[in-house]
Amino acid sequence: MHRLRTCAVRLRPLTASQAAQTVGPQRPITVASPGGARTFPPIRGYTAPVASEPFLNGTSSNYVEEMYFAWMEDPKSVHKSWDVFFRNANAGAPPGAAYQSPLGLSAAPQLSSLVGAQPNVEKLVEDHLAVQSLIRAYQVMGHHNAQLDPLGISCVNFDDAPVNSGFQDVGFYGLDESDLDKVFRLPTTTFIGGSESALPLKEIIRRLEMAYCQHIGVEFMFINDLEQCQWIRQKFETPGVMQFTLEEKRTLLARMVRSTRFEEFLQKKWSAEKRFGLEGCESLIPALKTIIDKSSENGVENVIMGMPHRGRLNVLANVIRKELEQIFCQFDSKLEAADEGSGDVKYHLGMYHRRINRVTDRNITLSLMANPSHLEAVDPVVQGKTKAEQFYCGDNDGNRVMSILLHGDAAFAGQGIVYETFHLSDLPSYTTHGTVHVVANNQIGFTTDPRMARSSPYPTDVARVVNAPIFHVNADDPEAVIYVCKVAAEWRATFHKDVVVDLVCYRRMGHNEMDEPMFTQPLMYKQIKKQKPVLQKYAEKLIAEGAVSRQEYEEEIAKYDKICEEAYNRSKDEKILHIKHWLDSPWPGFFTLDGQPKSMSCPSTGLTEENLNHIGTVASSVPVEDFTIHGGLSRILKSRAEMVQKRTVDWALGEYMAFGSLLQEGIHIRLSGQDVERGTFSHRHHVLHDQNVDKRTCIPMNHVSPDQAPYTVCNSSLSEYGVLGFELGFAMASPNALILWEAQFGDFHNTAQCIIDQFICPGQAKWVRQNGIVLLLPHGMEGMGPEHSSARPERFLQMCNDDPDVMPPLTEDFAVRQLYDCNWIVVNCSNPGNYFHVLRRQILLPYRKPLIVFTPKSLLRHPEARSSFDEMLPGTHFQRLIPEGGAAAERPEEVKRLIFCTGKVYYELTKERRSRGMEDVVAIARIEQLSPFPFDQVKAESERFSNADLVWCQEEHKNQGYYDYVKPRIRTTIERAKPVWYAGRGPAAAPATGNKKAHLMELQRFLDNAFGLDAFKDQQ
Ligand SMILES: Cc1ncc(C[n+]2csc(CCOP(=O)(O)OP(=O)(O)O)c2C)c(N)n1
Ligand SMILES: [Mg+2]
Repeated sequence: MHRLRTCAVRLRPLTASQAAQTVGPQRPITVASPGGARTFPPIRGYTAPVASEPFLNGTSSNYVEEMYFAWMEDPKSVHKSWDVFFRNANAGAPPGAAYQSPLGLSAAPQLSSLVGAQPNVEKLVEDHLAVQSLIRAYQVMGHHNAQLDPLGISCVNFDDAPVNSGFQDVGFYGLDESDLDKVFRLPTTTFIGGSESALPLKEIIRRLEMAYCQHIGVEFMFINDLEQCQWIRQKFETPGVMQFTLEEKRTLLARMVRSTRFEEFLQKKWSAEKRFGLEGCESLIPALKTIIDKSSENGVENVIMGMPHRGRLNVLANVIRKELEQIFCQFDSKLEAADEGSGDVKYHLGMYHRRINRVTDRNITLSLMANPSHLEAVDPVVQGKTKAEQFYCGDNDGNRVMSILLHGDAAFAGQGIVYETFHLSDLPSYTTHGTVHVVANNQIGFTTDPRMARSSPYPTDVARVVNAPIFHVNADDPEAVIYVCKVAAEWRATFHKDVVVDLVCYRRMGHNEMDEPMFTQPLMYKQIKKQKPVLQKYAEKLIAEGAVSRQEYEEEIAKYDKICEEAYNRSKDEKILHIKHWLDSPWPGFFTLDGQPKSMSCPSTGLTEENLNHIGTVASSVPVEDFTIHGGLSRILKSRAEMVQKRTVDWALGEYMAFGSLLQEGIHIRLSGQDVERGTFSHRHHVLHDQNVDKRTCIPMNHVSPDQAPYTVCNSSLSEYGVLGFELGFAMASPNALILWEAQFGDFHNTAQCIIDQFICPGQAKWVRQNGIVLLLPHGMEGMGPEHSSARPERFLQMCNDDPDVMPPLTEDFAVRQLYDCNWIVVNCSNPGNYFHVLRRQILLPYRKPLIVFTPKSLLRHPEARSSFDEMLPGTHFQRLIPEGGAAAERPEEVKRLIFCTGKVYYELTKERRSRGMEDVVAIARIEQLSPFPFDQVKAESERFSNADLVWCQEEHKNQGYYDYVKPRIRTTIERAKPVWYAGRGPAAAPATGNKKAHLMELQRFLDNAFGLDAFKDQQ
């Protein structure tokens, strides 16, 4: 905030040392003003003690500043007494001597009317201060007195809120009736004067009432930026600012007609269908259209929207302009689904449409993201998608791509994800440079009214955390709605920050069209029944004004009704329902014209020795000059260089090889999550920090080759729900990018469960859109207690769609086809080479699927968990199953036991096998790709060791981990010919014990079972 040091402070007595400090040159002061920024020289000579100035005290400082600025511009513009005072003060008058009683001064003629017969300057200053306080009170609290509720019942009872605390009462400020006709000079922090700099108090109040207490309530004085506050004041205070041309009024009426008649048409045709209509908030449609028109005028070409159920079909029809017949045929229950997948209800589907904006004549692409029922969950997804679109078109400031988020009042106040999303809004790697939020505030959520639904005065208070201005508006006044929407769009274009439009409206029907609202809100609904529809009110207003004739209005209605009727007739010809027509993120060129993958194969994911060497060298070096890295990091880089020399990789280097090579191939990579730049386990170090220069960093991954794609690695805010949603959205924008989200520890993913359950797992089935996001979830039972141990593989596996009981046909392209058919891929790699391959495969596959990777913690540094370059050369692939390759494989018929396992426990098993000398009798196979299940390779492995009994070994508890998923699938593979024994921890409520000793005992117990050839005798 550019708040000036107050005069009062300057007027405080100075100590000798302070006085000495003030001697140096003082900087000029810049203040925003209506005509642009004004610069003033520093105030000189205000060293008089305040006590010496009879009329000044600390609270008068603002007023004195105002006077001073005005005097600097034009000494005649202030009262003579001020003129004398400032002259004296600037001339260095000693304390107390600058002031002269006005009695001895002859007042300037033009100012005599200002103070009238009032000779008392003390009173004059007090009154001016009082007026200034009054103006400020309107700016701060005026919204509490605005007439925002169309129902006029304001069903919220905010007894505790500091509303209406008499701020409009002039007596509160020490003024009285007799002051109303006096003229007061206006401070620079108001624009109510227009071209006038002084007004009678009565007029000041009238104009403040007009600006702040009509149908618009502006909440902005918490914003700690003077320029932004001035901007808003100007937009709402300037007299006559809310003028509309005839053309604008007629367009608005036409939009209201469409919005209203669309719902009426649906109600008439499908009165028994849920559609979550917009009745009571019809002005939402012109509101959105205005935001889009205005943004298009400001250069925006692409608008990405997210919204809940309320009025969604109307938005699709009248904002995005989805063909009406496509919407209407969604109501036809007899239509056959043409697409694979389960589909979704009509008020969840997304949409993408490119068209000409009729107002600006410019191209605009509008998309509405598909979303689940889970309110507000789509918010971060929209932001991520918006960020990606901005990134891929080089729109660094959000001038061409923007997002609009719609909210219900109850959800906006209640859902924490709203807060998490707001906190992304200003972070460099997550900002979308301002989102316009529109709240359809119908003052109810299902059957719960705000008194029971939130503790804040408004549903929008959450937006205050990011200093977003909030424009409350009575939705029954369409012109006021349009005005705030214009201002909101301009705000976004000017400051690139979030803004909220709170459309205070009502819900004419129940929660849905089948619902009876009188059960729970009888009084509210009695009022609603009496409420004249907003279209009717507005049409009457325009007819009365002569802006439109009744006949024209009726023709407009008839015209739209006809459009609906014709579309309805066409919709009856539709026989098949295509969810593909409801795609929100098409990937042009990635699929064949009929939406199929271009091939059903995956090339080798290996790299040449030369390339491995090259990327390894980048990973071990500091590619910029004069850059001092930490000594510990030098050692890490040195050991990387040694590994490269020995042709091996550890986990971090394997990841480097995958990322570096994909970047070379033009694939953008974005790795986001908490502390990912260094890596939670201090193994990654993708961002180097100069130890001597603040904020000087270097990302070697961006130095792999000159024409590489960019690498984004970003530490996120401490949010999972918000950030995972964001990355999922980012991954939607393009198939040619590898987008990874890493959890700090795998168990934290459950705070983002909604994104996983509603979007990632079923997204393709519901909305026919693919997504290649990668989740990196550190997982492993390492005696660290119940938290941080388990990434809950059982949950991911339980949601896999491959059938446990059916052996799939083992065709030649089995592996790729199986991946194509699955809803997501779940892997647990036991070595860095395989991790490298699976990351590369994610992009080299001809389609996209989410990839869940359980990643290691202790294995990051395990000396055996390394891979040779040989496993990463051209011709090599990701191994879905790593078969036994040791002594047991030499005479497989003599092997007594085949242990299947996955992940880190493999190293515990091999260690135990070595120590027991059982290498030739026990074979161990690692299932690296858990889902889709490698039926073919499990079959081959169990046939190879045909005399062995089968054990599934895991370090997780029996009711957790992988057992419930793998057991039926192994049994199906072997046609249930043998049992599959379990070696692992017993069932438990918590993922792990908090006691290290108990942890080790459990480990030993299950290893004893795994290698005790008689361990399962009793169970036979
Ligand atoms: C996370 C979540 N919890 C509960 C619900 C069930 N639900 C659907 S609509 C609704 C009320 C929403 O109220 P509001 O946000 O004010 O929107 P409105 O329906 O009034 O437009 C509720 C509780 C939901 N969809 N999502
Ligand atoms: Mg509501």
